[in-house]
Amino acid sequence: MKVKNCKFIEIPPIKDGIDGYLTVIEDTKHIPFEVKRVYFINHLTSKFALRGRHAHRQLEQVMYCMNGSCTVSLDDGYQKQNISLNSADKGLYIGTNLWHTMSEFREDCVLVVLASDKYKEADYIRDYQEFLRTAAK
Ligand code: T46
Repeated sequence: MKVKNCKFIEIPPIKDGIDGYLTVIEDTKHIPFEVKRVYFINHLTSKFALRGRHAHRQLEQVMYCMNGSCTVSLDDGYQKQNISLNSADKGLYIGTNLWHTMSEFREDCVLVVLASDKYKEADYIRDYQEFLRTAAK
């Protein structure tokens, strides 16, 4: 990865032949933190949909694109990288102080996010200049 504080987390499915695939995600075994919150994003009917555009101070997350696809744009304050998420088996870990923006959603995209803490607005850095100052520290 070109940017800091992120990595792919791959979880191979258990393939049950004609009965389909079963995929198990256990926190602390597969996910590098205790999962305290799960949320999902779907109904992405506009091609102009944009989500994220912020960084988190303490929160860690892993996102899986369960269906469809989207682009995740990452920025650690020094390097930028675009990642295409299009597989239910390959999650993206997003650590602290990483500016992330999700776009180019396919209409059938379902993004499932596992988070290390409950929702806390105070954890968000929503101002890009503040993010750059934090990243420089
Ligand atoms: C990320 C992407 C994929 C809550 O009340 N509880 C929650 O757990 C969350 C995540 C949001 N909200 C409320 C707060 C805002 O009024 O929902 C509204 C939109 O939240 P947010 O700006 O966080 O939405 P996204 O989709 O831009 O970003 C979220 C995550 O924050 C972000 O880290 O990766 O989903």
